[in-house]
Amino acid sequence: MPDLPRQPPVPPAGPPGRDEFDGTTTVERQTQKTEPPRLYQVLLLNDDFTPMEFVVMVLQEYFRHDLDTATQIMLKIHHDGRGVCGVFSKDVAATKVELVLAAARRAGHPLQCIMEAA
Ligand code: TYC
Repeated sequence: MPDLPRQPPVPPAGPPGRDEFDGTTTVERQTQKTEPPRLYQVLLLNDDFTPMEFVVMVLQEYFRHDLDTATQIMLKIHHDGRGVCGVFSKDVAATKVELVLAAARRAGHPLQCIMEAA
């Protein structure tokens, strides 16, 4: 059998004090405080000038939606004023916003793309 990596013993749960586990005394116990990473929605906003086809292309190319889903999301934005393209970690959401805005400006469209904490 291959050698398994040696793991430190798991400390018993409970308040600081005499440990029955191995006879040692715990002076201070750290509780786990790490929060899971926050998630961010990337949204597109409606405007009167960006062609529907361009928005559908953005939803397919940058958010990997299929044609039907992309069309439904685009129509929701068109009717409601805004819609969610996807939910991502902070860095990925920020990159998507930058890429979408750059593509829209290159094509000469005023499309707005924003991120919001989910
Ligand atoms: N309202 C645009 C039009 O009628 C289409 C559109 C949809 C624009 C979604 C932006 O995020 C948007 N051409």
